[in-house]
Amino acid sequence: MERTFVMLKPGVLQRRIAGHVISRIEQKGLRVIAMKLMSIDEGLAREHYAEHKERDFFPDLISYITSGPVVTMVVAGDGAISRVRTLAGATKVEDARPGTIRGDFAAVTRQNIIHASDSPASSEREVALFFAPKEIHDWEDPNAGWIE
Ligand code: 3AN
Repeated sequence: MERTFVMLKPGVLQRRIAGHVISRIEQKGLRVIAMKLMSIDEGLAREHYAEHKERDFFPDLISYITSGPVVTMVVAGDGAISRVRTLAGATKVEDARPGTIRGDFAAVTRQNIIHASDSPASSEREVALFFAPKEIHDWEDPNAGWIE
């Protein structure tokens, strides 16, 4: 069973669309096994996005992600990493197709609504960065055979 780290960026709460975005993940049959509202400080933001530290958009990305509370989650399911990436849609808003979270809700690439781990290694690193093991509550669904 795969796990992936998901973050709804500050604009999601500001626009009151958190429920819509979380619904898409649930409707796909994935399981939310950890979730919290939190503010990210600059150090955590820099660590999370370390791979982008040389990019010209990095300072803007850090200031955006620390500008208000975010919703962080651990989402589980078979193929959860690629399934959530598919739900999220393309990074660049001009490429994000209608029906995806970014395609439907994001207008600015730097503020593209959602972060989702892009590989098992990223997922492991990011889950550990944002969640203590005791904050993750795995649960079983007796109907799993129908949806996973
Ligand atoms: P993704 O979030 O789809 O995995 P990454 O890891 O390439 O994409 O980028 C991380 C974040 O950096 C994006 N979610 C977006 O907020 C921002 N970003 C990526 N590319 C650009 C860009 N060309 N211009 C502005 N912001 C960008």
